[in-house]
Amino acid sequence: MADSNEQVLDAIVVGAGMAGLYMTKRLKDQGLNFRTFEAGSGVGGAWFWNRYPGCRADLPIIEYSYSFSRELEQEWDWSEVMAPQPEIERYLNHVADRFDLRRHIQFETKVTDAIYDENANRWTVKTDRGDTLTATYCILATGCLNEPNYPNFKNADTFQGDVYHTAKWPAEGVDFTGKRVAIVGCGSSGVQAIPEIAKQASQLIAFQRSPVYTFPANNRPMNPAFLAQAKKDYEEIRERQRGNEMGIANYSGPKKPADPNKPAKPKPSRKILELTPEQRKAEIQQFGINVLSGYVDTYFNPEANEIACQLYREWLQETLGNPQKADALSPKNYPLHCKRPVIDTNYYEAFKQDHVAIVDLRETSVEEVTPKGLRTTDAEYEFDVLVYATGFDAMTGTIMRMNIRGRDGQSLADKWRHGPRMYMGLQAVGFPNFFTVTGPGSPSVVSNVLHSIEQHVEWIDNCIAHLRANGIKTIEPEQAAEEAWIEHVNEAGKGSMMTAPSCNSWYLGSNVDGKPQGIMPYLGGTKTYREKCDEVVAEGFKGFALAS
Ligand code: N01
Repeated sequence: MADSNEQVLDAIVVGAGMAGLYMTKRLKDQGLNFRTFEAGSGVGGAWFWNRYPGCRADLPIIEYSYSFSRELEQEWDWSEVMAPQPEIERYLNHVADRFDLRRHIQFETKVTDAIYDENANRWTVKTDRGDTLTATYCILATGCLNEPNYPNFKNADTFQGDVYHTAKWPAEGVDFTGKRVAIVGCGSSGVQAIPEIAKQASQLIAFQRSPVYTFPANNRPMNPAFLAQAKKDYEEIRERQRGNEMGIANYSGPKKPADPNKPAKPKPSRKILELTPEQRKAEIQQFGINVLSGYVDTYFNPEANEIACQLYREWLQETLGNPQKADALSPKNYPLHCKRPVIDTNYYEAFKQDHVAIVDLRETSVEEVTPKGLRTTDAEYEFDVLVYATGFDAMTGTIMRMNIRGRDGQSLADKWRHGPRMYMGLQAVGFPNFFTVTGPGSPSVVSNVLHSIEQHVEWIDNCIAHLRANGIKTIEPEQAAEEAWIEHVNEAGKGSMMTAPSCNSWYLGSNVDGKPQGIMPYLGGTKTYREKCDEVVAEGFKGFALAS
């Protein structure tokens, strides 16, 4: 029996980032009585919190944008090929207004608890603002990269200067002019932030544990003619995205008929092992360093991969013209494609400047934070501002911190204590009518994530519509299906550089002290995954138990 202060709803959505916004739209269109909770004061999720200088998309924005509305595709104009964070945030605000979503969203409210009542078949959800609501369906759209990861440095709170984390950047921005700045972490966020901070700071020291393989983004202003053509071709672009295992069409304009009078444009080889050492160098010269990330054999063949890594290091030595810095910035002990690809704008250029230094934490380690800076085993560094670009407790961090309890009071955090356990990244045994958008075990972050988000949101929305239309009270995975899927996810990861013994990454949980290790996203590809999801439905929700 609901108490009189409780609000009784059909569904609750947690998060109003890219996933939560689209989920909100779909539930609104379905006519459900629901509410979306968002911790931030605005929409956008990752694009709301990660406002650090240099933050931008790492995929062409015409592909990293919603596909669900032809009108939206036509009316929004992008200014750059890889749009910057403020523009993406504006776009998501436009989406919220355009589809009248705000009135369903309660901002500045964190969901703390979601408890399943088996007798009533309802989820009781509580927030940090004192709300208590019950709903039939509980949908987490909390994002894969949400919970900031902080290093476990001794005396971390003694530093007397300003401290920031790239994943929780102040809305008003930070003025680094004339400041001595230290940044810890050189992953995607650090690589984007360093060149921008270096423009203002009087001194910038990057404390780096793992150097990255990073490739030029080749970002540029959007050509209006290209954008106009892309708008015409959107249907084909989306079709090609659906047919690609990463959700990427690689659209470069309409295919022109070959001109018999012009020689065909040269293309790089597909496999590095098919080239002689001279040909490999010649391809780097001709096509740029990005060519290394395109050789298909580097993804699965360790020998091919090591050749590419060696060529990368040689290229870096030549590019930087500073042997010490190049050595410190050279990735050495792990393969290319182990971590998420990093792309950059002027990353190495930044280190060519005298006021930008690198501290190689493979050679020295951090002993403690001091009131004035940081002490390593080699030296003490003083600075005014400390920036953590140390990433996220990815995929599970936010979910594990919520009090989620399913049948018999079982806690999800306890179920996942040795690693996340889900069927298809959509649902977990023991948690009926509880869904995650791009949960662990789905392709999510190893694809064009917005493409994966849309596929998941549509699957969940259609599933709820089916349950309601057919008087089905609950949906929950079968134990055998969940176990088989986990095995399949592990199998799909085998042989990939992402699971190589020398690889540490947030995909594996190895960036966070004490976190269980194992491949969290599904590496089988988004096209394959979509087909499997469709097959599940076509076969009467195979692997799920439906109860009337
Ligand atoms: O985080 P990361 P991120 N002491 O985990 C280091 C997406 N994204 O925020 O590699 C010292 O990649 C850590 O070292 P190591 C994208 O999917 C997208 O940069 O763990 N260093 C690493 O160098 C990306 O993959 C964009 O050894 C420590 C860095 O901090 C994901 O977000 C932009 C440390 C963290 O790198 C995460 O990227 C930005 C410690 N104790 C992010 N702990 C786009 O372009 C960690 N580090 C769209």
